[in-house]
Amino acid sequence: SMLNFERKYRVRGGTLLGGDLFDFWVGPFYVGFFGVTTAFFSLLGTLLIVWGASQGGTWNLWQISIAPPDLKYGLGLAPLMEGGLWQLITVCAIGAFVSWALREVEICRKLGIGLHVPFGFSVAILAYVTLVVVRPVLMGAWGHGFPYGIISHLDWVSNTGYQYLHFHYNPAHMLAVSFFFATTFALSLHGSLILSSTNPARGEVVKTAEHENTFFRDTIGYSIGTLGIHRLGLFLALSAAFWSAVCIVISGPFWTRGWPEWWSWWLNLPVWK
Ligand code: BCL
Ligand code: UQ2
Repeated sequence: SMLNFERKYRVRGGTLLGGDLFDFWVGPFYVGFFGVTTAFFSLLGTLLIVWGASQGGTWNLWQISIAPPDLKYGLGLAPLMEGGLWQLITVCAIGAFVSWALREVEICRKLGIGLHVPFGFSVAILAYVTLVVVRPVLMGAWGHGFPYGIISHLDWVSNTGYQYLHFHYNPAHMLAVSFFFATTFALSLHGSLILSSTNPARGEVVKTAEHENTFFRDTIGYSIGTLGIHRLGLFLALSAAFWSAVCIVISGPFWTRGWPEWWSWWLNLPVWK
């Protein structure tokens, strides 16, 4: 279960909280204080979801849904079966996501590597927290959060989108979508380039970064480099999640009309007059 070189990286310390108390492994998994809190929140959250599902009148996986409180409860606590459960599950979800990120930080510190992975995950957490905390708080009711269910969250996205008439006209949504597409494009270029140089024709030797650079210089006159492509990939992916958070937090708190109408600033530029 442990490769022999792993032993030398299983070092003490680097913990943020709890000192030596939780500084141990269970099988291949590092535990730590935040491993314990991750387990606690995800277990409790999952149990609450399963219990909520049992009270929801359907076991059809697609239809199970746990809804946020009615808007009339504002930013207060709602009764358990009227959105209170959603509120508890949201607390557990955030507790679990943040614990997981901090456990990643502890592992990075042990290994003496950068904090890029927990940083990246934090941007995904930011997008989630924007949806279920920041925007609902700015709009004055937990009821603006999205319901926890497969079909129901899709319905929420559709309804919320059409509330602004045509969400494709949201400029931050445009950026987010473009960054998502650029991310998949960059990763497909990178994945295929690496596989092509590590899978040469039968009898040929595996190729190196020089060949990778040359392929792109020959085809498009430019290579971003082996380190560069990873920097670009991280930038594109972080930007996708960041602009997603922006596109939804401005819908309501900043702009309440249709997004197509927002573009009237362009039509009203004095140059056209
Ligand atoms: Mg839109 C949002 C793309 C059409 C209305 N839309 C988004 C963005 C994304 C997107 C940019 C969602 C990604 C995101 O937030 O990631 N939309 C998109 C595209 C089209 C599109 C590509 C298209 O037409 C081709 N959208 C439309 C149409 C509208 C519309 C026009 C509906 C009619 N769109 C909306 C609305 C919203 C979006 C409304 C949003 O609210 C949403 C958005 O921006 O949200 C921020 C961020 C990532 C996350 C939130 C995930 C967080 C993950 C957490 C931290 C960890 C989870 C762990 C997990 C539970 C563990 C599981 C256990 C394991 C399995 C073991
Ligand atoms: C590259 C390079 C890699 C790569 C890739 C490129 C040797 C192994 C994919 C090519 C990438 C370019 C030209 C950037 C494309 C830009 C966008 C926005 C998608 O040069 O160096 O290293 O994997």
